[in-house]
Amino acid sequence: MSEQFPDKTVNRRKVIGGLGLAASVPVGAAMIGGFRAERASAQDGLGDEVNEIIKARELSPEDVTAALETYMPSGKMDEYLMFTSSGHAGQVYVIGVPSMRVYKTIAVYTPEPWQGYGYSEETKAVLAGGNINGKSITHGDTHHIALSETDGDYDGQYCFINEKAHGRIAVIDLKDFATKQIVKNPLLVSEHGGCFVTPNTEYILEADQYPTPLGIGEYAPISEYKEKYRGACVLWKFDREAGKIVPDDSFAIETPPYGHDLADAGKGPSDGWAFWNSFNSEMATGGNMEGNPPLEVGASQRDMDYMHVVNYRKAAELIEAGKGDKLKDMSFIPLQMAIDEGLMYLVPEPKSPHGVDITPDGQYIVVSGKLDPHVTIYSFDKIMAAIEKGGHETDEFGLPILPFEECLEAQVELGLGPLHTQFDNAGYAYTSLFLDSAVARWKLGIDDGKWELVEKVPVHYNVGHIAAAHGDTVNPDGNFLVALNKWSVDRFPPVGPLLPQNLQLVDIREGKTMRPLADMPLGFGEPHYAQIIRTDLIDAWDTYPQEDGKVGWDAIANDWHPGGTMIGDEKIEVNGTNVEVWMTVMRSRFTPDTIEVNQGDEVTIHLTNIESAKDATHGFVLGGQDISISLEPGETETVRFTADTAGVYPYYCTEFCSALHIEMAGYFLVKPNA
Ligand code: RUQ
Ligand code: CUA
Repeated sequence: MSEQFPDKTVNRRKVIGGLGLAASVPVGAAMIGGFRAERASAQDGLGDEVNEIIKARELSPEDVTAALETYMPSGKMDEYLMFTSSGHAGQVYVIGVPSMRVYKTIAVYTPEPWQGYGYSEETKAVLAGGNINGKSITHGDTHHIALSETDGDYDGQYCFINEKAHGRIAVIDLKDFATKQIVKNPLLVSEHGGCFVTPNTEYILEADQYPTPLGIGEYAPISEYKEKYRGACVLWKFDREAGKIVPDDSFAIETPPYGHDLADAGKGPSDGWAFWNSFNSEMATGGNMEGNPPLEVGASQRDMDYMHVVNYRKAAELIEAGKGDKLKDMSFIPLQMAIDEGLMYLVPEPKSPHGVDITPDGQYIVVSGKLDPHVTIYSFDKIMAAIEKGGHETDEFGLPILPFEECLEAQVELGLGPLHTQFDNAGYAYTSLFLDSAVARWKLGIDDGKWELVEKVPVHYNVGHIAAAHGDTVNPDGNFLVALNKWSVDRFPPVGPLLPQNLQLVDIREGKTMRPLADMPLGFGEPHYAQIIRTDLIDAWDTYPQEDGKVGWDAIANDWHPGGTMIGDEKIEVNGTNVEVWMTVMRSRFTPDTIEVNQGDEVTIHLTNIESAKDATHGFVLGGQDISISLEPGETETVRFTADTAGVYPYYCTEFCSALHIEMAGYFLVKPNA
């Protein structure tokens, strides 16, 4: 436990020890008595009060210890932060662990008025990065969070999030927890196998989910699926200094039209390689109205699909050497070149695989087949040996297929519907079991060759992803795991037919039986993957940078804003029908507080929050113009609009910033045309 729990930690553990944390301890008065004795010596009288509450609320000893494990007194900090996707809410949520409180939503693919995201010129430009043929898209389907890594462990600098519906990736800077860039994949209409970062965040992995003719707007009839439809494994280059993805240095590798699912980047011995699952190697195309089997039936005929094993480092060298093509402006390695150069191999994997996860040592690859009760563990060394040996069979596109048995290390039967695997620091792996509604803990046989199921804990219900602290890095923390459950059914008060997701905190500390500690209903999105990082790795800014004589930071450009305005430098410039305003914002006034324009004028306002106090945020809304922005201390943003409707429009501050917050207002007057 870090310094987040100063010497109180000792007390906390002692109290819990006195209570008998292990689930095997019987429920009974003896324990509560033990609790009373322990606490009574520390604080007289507390024992009785606590016991009254326990009785009145009919709490079991497990309830009481779980409450003590997760309760966060005011002002104390969570040891971990969980970053989770929000599904089709298009955002990212930041949640404290173990308290399971939401600290922030980060607007990513969809406008969000509290953060003023999508209303200022700066943030509109970020959203426009995700336009499709010039068309703005105001929603997104976020699935997989990827925190940036250094040497295979989270470094707390950036967070990436994919967007399944349109094939997009976004970059969030953890200096200010704001979205800085959205890139649209020019080849993929939709995607799923992203984001996963390489161990030093040089590349961000992405792949199609559903094959199409590659390129937005390309057409081929579905009857030409095998000939014309393709997938692609994509490596987006990330420039850490600039905090941006560099599309010109990114590339794609063509694949057969197998649907691609999750991915993971190799590390340690497997560094330089990437692994993608696939499904529908049957290449079924549905057509259930024409008497064909429905897509999901057609796509589940064969016993095996294919893991794609990709030498991305070698591919990057080829691209750098000027080999490879361009497709829709993206560097592109055609399938035949990938075969000839030995960039891609297939390894059979059981029925409809979903998650692929690399062990912390980088030596083993764990695959879950949704329709197979086992996890399948491959050895990277064995895969390399099989490649070396050569003489492989191929699929009908000519890609070499490595023999399953030669690559296999072990299979462990866990239960029904295994999906995703995480790791801890004690040699265990954890796999979600969707159909069982459970999380399995199983032992890695790295040292002794014994790969075996240890125990399962029920979760409520239909668990998708799971996230353990640093649980997909080279250096897992253990302690806590969160099950991201899709259904909550009977766990919460009725709120109509659309129910919240249930995020469930699970204790996975070494030497203890796994048990759920807390339920967290989440009523604003459908989280998929999450990652949990130690809070002390986050080094976020308190305010935007300010220097003597300089204020006004552009959060998107990550530089001084040309419209930044100091006190005394406020002005209104009129140039024909263009009106430009340089405004300062502070407790409790806007300067200027009166702006008069003529109907039809083009209006630009640069607003600078000149405050240096932490948390002294001001908002700005201007009714009738669809403008709501948020100005954090030291920030400048620009709004631009046409004053097309005559009238008098008060503007005001939307953050309750001071005693005179209500008075923080002004008038925007639009004189009618004669
Ligand atoms: S997956 S349906 Cu992450 Cu299990 Cu997207
Ligand atoms: Cu500024 Cu309210």
